[in-house]
Amino acid sequence: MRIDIITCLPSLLESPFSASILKRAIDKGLVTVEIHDLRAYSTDKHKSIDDYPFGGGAGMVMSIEPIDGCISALKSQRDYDEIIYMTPDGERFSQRIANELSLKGNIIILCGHYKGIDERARQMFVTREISIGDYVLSGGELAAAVVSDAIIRLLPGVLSDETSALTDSFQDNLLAPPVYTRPAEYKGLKVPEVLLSGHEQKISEWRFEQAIKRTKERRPDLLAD
Ligand code: 6GU
Repeated sequence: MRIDIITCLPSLLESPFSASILKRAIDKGLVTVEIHDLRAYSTDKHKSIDDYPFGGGAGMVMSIEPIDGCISALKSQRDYDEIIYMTPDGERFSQRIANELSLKGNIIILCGHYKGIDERARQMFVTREISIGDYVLSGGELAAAVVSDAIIRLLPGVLSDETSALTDSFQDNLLAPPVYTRPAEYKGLKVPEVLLSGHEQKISEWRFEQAIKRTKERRPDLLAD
């Protein structure tokens, strides 16, 4: 899989891909992630990428020319399955969407800033708009990192069998059950007996029951789905 991320703040996207699981996935060649600095595609001598909104009002709007320049350059090199614009008015991101996107070949993620991008750039290029929740971030970069992380960890070979994404919260509309590690007793708090029993079937039943209990208590909306 290949993810091209277009941003006017490339430094914000360095660290998420430089550590742990995402770094390993990139090093193993399971995914290619390229960060593109929108400013490099600015068409004026001041390297500007935004301008005042027509009709007035606060904030700046990201101009269509650099966005066109960058996306057109990428599209001339390969076909893209999806061009995603990160925006608080997009579709709310979920595990279902992460699963779906993990099956794509090449995707572009465009990060918005200021008051957003010129509406015509959305019309011309964007195939999908995603928000990561009902709150406003100062830009789409952190949201793009969230979406990329959720996608990349699902790619075959990224997680080992033990950490398989199949046992994640949400994968079956259930929250994950509680987990414990050594010591078996800490300051009087004991690990549930069944987990020490070695009885695989009982352990798996217990985990399922706990997942249901936890989901009922914390996220009954998931069970309703
Ligand atoms: Cl994708 N962008 C911004 N700026 N804020 C957000 C968001 C995205 N998702 C939730 N809030």
